[in-house]
Amino acid sequence: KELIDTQDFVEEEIKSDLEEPAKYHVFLLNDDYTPMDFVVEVLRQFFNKNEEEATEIMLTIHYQGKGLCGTFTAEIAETKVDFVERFAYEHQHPLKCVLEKA
Ligand code: TYC
Repeated sequence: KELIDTQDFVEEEIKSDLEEPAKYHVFLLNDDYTPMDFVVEVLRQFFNKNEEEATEIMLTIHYQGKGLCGTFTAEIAETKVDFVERFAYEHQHPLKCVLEKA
């Protein structure tokens, strides 16, 4: 009854290996307390942005409420969120980082 058809199983495995993994957008959120320089530093350190890109994203967040920092597979996106929030917490800033399925 519970026998798996080997051919079907192999085909399913090949198909799932060929599929692109789901991607997640990582956003930083605005708040009234985190210094602008700190946000720019986060974007440079954790999202590999240069000074100009980091400043542009920080200002987008400041004026529009949130800004896209990067798009990653689930594990990397979750790690970014954890690292950024830990870094902000250690520096006593309320900076929030969230992910959203792309
Ligand atoms: N709004 C903050 C300020 O005026 C700056 C800021 C930008 C904070 C982006 C968070 O994700 C953020 N100091």
